[in-house]
Amino acid sequence: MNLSLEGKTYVIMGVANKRSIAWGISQSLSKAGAKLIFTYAGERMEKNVRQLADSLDQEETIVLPCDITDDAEIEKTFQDIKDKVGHIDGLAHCIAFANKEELDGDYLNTTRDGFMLAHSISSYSLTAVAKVIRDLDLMKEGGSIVTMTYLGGERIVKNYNVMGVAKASLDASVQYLANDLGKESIRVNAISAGPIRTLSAKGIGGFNDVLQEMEEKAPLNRLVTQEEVGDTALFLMSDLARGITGETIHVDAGYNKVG
Ligand code: KAL
Repeated sequence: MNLSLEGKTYVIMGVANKRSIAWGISQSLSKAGAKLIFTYAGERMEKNVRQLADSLDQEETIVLPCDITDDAEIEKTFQDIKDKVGHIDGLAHCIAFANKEELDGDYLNTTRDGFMLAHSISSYSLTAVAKVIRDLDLMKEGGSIVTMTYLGGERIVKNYNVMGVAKASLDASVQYLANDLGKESIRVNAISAGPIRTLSAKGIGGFNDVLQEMEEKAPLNRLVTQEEVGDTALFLMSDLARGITGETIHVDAGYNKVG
């Protein structure tokens, strides 16, 4: 058993730019010899994702659109993946969205539409993709599904609001999906990353305060990087993690244990 992913194929959903956690994961998996397939949301992202994918040491670059609010499109994308590669060994789901105006002030002001949107994109999408993978028998040799969560789903984090409620739903989904897919040797886990300056975090009120508090209070007294999250994803994708499912691993310099 080792960390090599030579001969294995993974789908990465959610690369936006080089600061993306999904990109950190891509680099770790690619260095370990994995073949990667990327999906992106919306034409705006396509160029970036293609450029980044091309910069990796991959034999072939597969980049496909996937709007995860559209079940028919999810099915089409994963059927395309099946046609191209036959089967996959893992999936990194790094997708979240909430309306910016609802990531500030009182959670109480969340609208029904904003609530549904945040949950549809940030939580249900994992279940939708997992179901398509199972229905298409895409992980026929077993596999590892990894999603990204955040502490704000376990406890109150200022301004995280409806995203916190969506992450709590995502965390519960990880457990139920792990139970459903265990019989097919598919493991489902989450990584709870500390705050990282990604495009998602850009322009969100109070983010600098969260970074500062993390550096002051986390046992390691520092922030974490995309690379550190990527290496944890690599571990979860590898056979070394074969006994782990339904779990959340915090990659946050120990911050969640404080306070
Ligand atoms: C407590 C933290 C500070 C920030 C509070 C809320 C963060 C919410 C994350 C959420 C995913 C951000 C958005 O949906 C932003 C969106 O409304 C506008 N941005 C975009 O559309 C950009 C262009 C695209 C690329 O972004 C997305 N998401 O599609 C939380 C911090 C400390 C940790 C974070 C940032 C956690 C997290 O969930 O990302």
